[in-house]
Amino acid sequence: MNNYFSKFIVLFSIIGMLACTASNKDEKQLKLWYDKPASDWMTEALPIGNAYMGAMFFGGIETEQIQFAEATLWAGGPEAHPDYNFGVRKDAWKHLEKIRQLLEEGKLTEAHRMAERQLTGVTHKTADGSMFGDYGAQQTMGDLFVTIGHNGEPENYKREIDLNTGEGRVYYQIDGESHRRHFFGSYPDKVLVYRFESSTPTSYQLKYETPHKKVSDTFNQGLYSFTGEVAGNGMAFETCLKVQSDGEVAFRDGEIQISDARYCNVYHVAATDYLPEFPHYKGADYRGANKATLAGLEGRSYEEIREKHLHDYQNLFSRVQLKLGSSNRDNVPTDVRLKAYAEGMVDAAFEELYFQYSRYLMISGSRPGSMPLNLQGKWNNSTNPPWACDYHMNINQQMLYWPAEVTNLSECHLPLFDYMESLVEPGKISAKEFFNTRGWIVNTMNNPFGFTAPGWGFPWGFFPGGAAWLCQHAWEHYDFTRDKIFLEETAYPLMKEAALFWIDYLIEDENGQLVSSPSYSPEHGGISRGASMDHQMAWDLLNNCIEACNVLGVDEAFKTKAIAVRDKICPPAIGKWGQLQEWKEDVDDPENKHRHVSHLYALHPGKQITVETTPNLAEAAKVSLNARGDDGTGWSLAWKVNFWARLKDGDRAYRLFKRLLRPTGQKGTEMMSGGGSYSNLLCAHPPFQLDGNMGGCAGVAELLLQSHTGTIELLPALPSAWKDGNVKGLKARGGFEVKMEWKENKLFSAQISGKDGTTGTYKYQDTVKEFEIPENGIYTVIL
Ligand code: FUC
Repeated sequence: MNNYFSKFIVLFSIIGMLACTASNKDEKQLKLWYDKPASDWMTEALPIGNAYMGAMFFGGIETEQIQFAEATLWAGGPEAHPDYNFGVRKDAWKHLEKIRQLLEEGKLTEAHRMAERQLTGVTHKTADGSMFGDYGAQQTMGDLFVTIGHNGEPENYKREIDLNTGEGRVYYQIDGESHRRHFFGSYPDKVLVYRFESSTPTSYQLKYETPHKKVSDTFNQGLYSFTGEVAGNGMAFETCLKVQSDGEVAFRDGEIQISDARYCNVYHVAATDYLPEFPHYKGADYRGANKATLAGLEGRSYEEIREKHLHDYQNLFSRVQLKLGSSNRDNVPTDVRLKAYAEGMVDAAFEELYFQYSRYLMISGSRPGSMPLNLQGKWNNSTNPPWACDYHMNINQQMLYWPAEVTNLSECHLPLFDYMESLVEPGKISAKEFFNTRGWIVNTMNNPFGFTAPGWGFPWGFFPGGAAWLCQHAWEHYDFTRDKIFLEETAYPLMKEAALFWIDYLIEDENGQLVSSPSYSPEHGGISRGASMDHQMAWDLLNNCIEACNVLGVDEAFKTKAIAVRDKICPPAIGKWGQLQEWKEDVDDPENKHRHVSHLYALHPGKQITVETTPNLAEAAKVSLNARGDDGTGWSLAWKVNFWARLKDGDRAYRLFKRLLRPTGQKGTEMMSGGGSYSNLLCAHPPFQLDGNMGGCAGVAELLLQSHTGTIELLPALPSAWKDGNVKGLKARGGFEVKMEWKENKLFSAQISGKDGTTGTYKYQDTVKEFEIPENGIYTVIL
């Protein structure tokens, strides 16, 4: 450590301070930043991640707290109870006929009672008293506390996440000495990296705390290893901290103590013995995995490791650039900025920041080989988190991935398909035991141990349509990328198996139409012989299967059957007050404000209803949406942004988007029952759920570009507030990428790029034109 280095730190601090106070309107920082440490995990701490692990740092001055989770660490599953059976109630299907008969006779109460008893999943209480029994819950792995040996009042404090580099930072000065921390998650190196620097030799004490049972800990040549076990299921894990410093490093009293250090790098890895393999889900060589990860870091400097992270991260992040206007309050701390924005301050750069933050979270939380994002992404600090921090299939899991394709992060979508593949085997057992059908299903709540049965309460837990909805993602991944190998090897087998369930499950009603019986519009019944959402999902899945058969040139017989079933499904209907019916029966209550708006699935994310092809149904969807109102939980608001975008009402969508960016959970603002954003811009359901962030981001894209009808629609629902702007890198179905600029609310220029010779159609306002991508790969739109 030398003079040069300390000068560099001082210089950096000055630059940082200047950046805080500068009011250069055009400079785009893409930073969330704060002038004080976080005092609350959920609302203020800032997330980093390497897709396998998620961590939240607080930026405390005397003590830095870094809470972390590794996505496979779960309570519950086969090891938690000898009778764990993936939720399956054996032979439940034997009651199906009776329930259907009761429904046919209009005996809804009896049907509901019986369904509650027979068509629900089974869980068992566990000795550790976990709220979710052997269903389990995602687990925090613990916290790292780093105590820094300095005293005095900090000055020029700043805590931030820089979306351009995918790094968290903290800087401040004490007695004229600069202190700086640097945090990032590296996906290629599978490590979380924390660097502490100071312009004067400083001491640090690192302590790991965990709610889980300790099996052993060791310290050897700068490497701390802790092995532990989850109560109840004995899931084994190891987390290691490799410390590298110019100071002296020792291990005393259960703490890593570093003295006289100008820098200290901590490389943090973790793994568990979870294996995504039915039926045991156990047996990974987690210690071997950590050893290999650490060996990969051997002999490499901090700069080299950071370089690799930057290369990996920026390759994804920089694909999309967005400018929604010229107003910019980057020089204001994010919490203050959020409040001012909600009070009416125009701040286009803040909207861009919100959009790009979701992309940062997607890159940090979901990469090939990792578990998919869960309800909280990868950021959970509890052993008993809300809704088990699991995979919820009646909107949440799907919404988490809505921005993946359109915002050019297609590879981040892949963990979802791996997870879906892991659900097929247990999902087939659930289909057989509950409904005596072929195919695979999942219901509302899913864990990593093959729990594919309905939940243990009928009204919220019964949702066998989960697999159909997930399969839309597999199709869309193909449709955006046109990766035929993916379609053939991954998407189509998943889709076809899921379709078999519907082919067997739908029954003919008195009008000769196919209906879903029993069905339950998500969390919002009652029990019915035809929740519209089921019909729309089945339609969408069969429709996509038919297209897949055409593309692949396979399965004529299956295709013929799929066409026949699709065309006989009870279609969307308009009810007595002009609404889109939520059920086959015309019983919608115009006063109903429920957060789920499931019967509009056909409008978004489906494509059965569009303004152009089914204007009357689109109008009815509008009536329903108006009746439901503009309130809702975080994800509900985000879904409404997307609905209004599809209805081509940009201003209404924008109003909803602004509601998503209302401050909540801050001191001085009331905790609202409806959704909003915490100071750290994580979405408040409340509490924190990542789906709203992702749905909001997808909504912004949907306002600028749509392609679900097969036509590339340029600026289909541009809000009037976004008068001038540009976007680069959004993706359209068909394997296209789009660049646009608009001025005075009108498209000014656009380019569509893709593979030489590919053809397509684009639309802007009343102009519809066919195009062919020329040799240079870029087609310039003629206005
Ligand atoms: C669904 C929603 C709830 C919540 C939960 C995690 O069941 O109805 O609002 O988001 O998922």
